[in-house]
Amino acid sequence: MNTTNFDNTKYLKYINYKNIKDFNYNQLEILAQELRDFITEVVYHNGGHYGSNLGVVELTISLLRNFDPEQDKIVFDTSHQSYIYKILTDRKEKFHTLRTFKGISGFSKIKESKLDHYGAGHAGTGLSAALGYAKARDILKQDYNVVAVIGDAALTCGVTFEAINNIGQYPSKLIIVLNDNEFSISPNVGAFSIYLKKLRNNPFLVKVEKKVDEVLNLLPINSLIKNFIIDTKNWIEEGFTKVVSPSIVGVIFEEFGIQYIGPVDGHNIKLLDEVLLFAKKLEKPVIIHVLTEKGKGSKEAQEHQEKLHGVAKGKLKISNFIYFSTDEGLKVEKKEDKKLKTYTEVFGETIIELAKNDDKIVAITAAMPSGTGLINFSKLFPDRFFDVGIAEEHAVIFSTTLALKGLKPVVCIYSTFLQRAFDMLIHDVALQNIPVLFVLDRAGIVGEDGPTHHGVFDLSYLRMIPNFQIFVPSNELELKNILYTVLQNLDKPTAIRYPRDNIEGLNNDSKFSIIDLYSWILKYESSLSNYNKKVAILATGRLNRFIPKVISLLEKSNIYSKWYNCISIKPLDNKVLSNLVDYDLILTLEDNVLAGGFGSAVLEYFNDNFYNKKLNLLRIGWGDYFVEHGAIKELYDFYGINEQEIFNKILEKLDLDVIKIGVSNNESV
Ligand SMILES: Cc1ncc(C[n+]2csc(CCOP(=O)(O)OP(=O)(O)O)c2C)c(N)n1
Repeated sequence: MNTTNFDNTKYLKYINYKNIKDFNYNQLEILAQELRDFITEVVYHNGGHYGSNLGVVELTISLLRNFDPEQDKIVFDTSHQSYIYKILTDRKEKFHTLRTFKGISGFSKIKESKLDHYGAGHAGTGLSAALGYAKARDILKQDYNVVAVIGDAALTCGVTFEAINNIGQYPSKLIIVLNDNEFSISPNVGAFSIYLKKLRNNPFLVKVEKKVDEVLNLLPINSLIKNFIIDTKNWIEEGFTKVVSPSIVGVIFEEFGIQYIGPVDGHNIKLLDEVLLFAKKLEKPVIIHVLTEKGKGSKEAQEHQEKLHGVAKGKLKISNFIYFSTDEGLKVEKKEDKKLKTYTEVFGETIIELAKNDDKIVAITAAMPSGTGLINFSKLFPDRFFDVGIAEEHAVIFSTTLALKGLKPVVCIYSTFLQRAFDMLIHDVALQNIPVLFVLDRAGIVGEDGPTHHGVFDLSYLRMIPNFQIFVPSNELELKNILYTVLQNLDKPTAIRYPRDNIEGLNNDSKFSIIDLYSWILKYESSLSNYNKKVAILATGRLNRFIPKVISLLEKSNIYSKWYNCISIKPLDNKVLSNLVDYDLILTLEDNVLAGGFGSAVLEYFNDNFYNKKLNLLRIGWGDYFVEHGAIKELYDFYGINEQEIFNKILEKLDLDVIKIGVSNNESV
């Protein structure tokens, strides 16, 4: 990316966490604009979380003026909103590499910087991590502040409430900054968000937004007493609470022993400075309710909060940035390649078609109505749609009793986020053999969001659970017909997993058909009569794409091949497997970790059924490492999952001469 045109010569160039206190509020206002422009430029080129970061510019500036990231611990919940922090701490120069392979991560990462105090990507972990830091400080008799920055949507997570409960039990000096912008990715949901709205709209507090001093001045007290309030610990807690916490609405946090301050205008650095300085003096847990606007500074991001929560590379269209000088290209909005739909889109359309004819179908999402393709379903069938917030555990248990009453719950959760409900999948769904359909989007690597978001564990964590069946479509027709067939007779826990990707066409308007879910599909068989060796290729999902080229390379080397598209991971197609025993090599391919995945299942099958045969099995998938962030193709190439590498590995396993290119998939970064 070309950053040379970017005019950050005013303040951004000079300011960092060490000197940020030395600048005045006028200068900081200009810095805030420069930061917004910088983020816009980088997100335009690299994609990333846009609205969330534009909303916390002033808040992060103030945090770094009041806390020392070398000593204090600042924990960002989810951490998709940590861009400003990265820029102002120690990653300004590298920030243009955001989300690129080997570049800056889109989330906090302790491996990336000693100033990132906690890594995240999944929501709701902030308070627990912060309490651990606070308790460690107390036990070790150290002296530092702990600050947790959490979004309002984090309050839809069960784990956040577990932490709040625990903070009440083990109170400790701890500052929680509740960044309330009323949005999750979509508008925030749930009773708690309505409660926050009440706090937010308290008329008295609108005045407080202006200036804490002014509010103190409103009280019938003289300046001596005012100073006494500010300086005296015992009084300050009582006094400040009375001033800034609404008496109209009960403050729930206080019932948990957490002092409430707010609401506070999160775009007023001076006010934030005063409030943070005040909070720092308290020797107890305190929550500062900060009001921010998601997308602040960008007309587009404010108008399209949901769309511009996170954007893909080249998808940002910007018009109103003052310092934005790289306007070349900005006006050209790249047209999306509309020839191919995504898996998500096909799922979204199909589930509507099916629900029109089956009023038992209900859909559940955990804060991802758009991401999972359910947005149109939610509009067409509002009574059969549930957005439960960032509450994957609840979503799973909730679905079980819907199913027990005869409904057909379709629980749509990204592969990585369903990890959080692992116990519920076992204890609530599978143990009771309850028919729930899980639709796992973003299965396999997801690219730039990186290791917190890659969905590479689901085949392993689902396959081990009794009663579950698991299907992996590789094209549009398969996805439609698997959904149709499963939902005709949903009689056991079932999972369908697919990636964040375009889906192979086969776009026809044919009626749905019942398919044989458990038979693997023979895609190709060599017609070579004289061949060296015989290879069976068992491919799953999008990795089928690599196979035509691999087969053509194999045939050039006079190797016979038979290729199956394995749509059922559990159960395996034992009929096919039992006929492969005399092959020179059996190759499995999966967009999942090798440990416990599809290849392991095949290995177990042969071990259990043909233990006296010598089998040559090659498993291709992700090794014993976390896959880094980067473009999907780049990651496949780096870790050795591409046509040439698959071919080379086959030759190597067959003890034939190999020309090695790239790196082995055991190599980590
Ligand atoms: C466990 C989990 N489920 C879902 C997500 C997807 N997700 C990423 S950010 C986000 C919304 C976060 O909202 P909030 O915390 O209020 O922060 P904001 O972006 O509004 O500043 C969601 C649902 C996630 N990161 N983790």
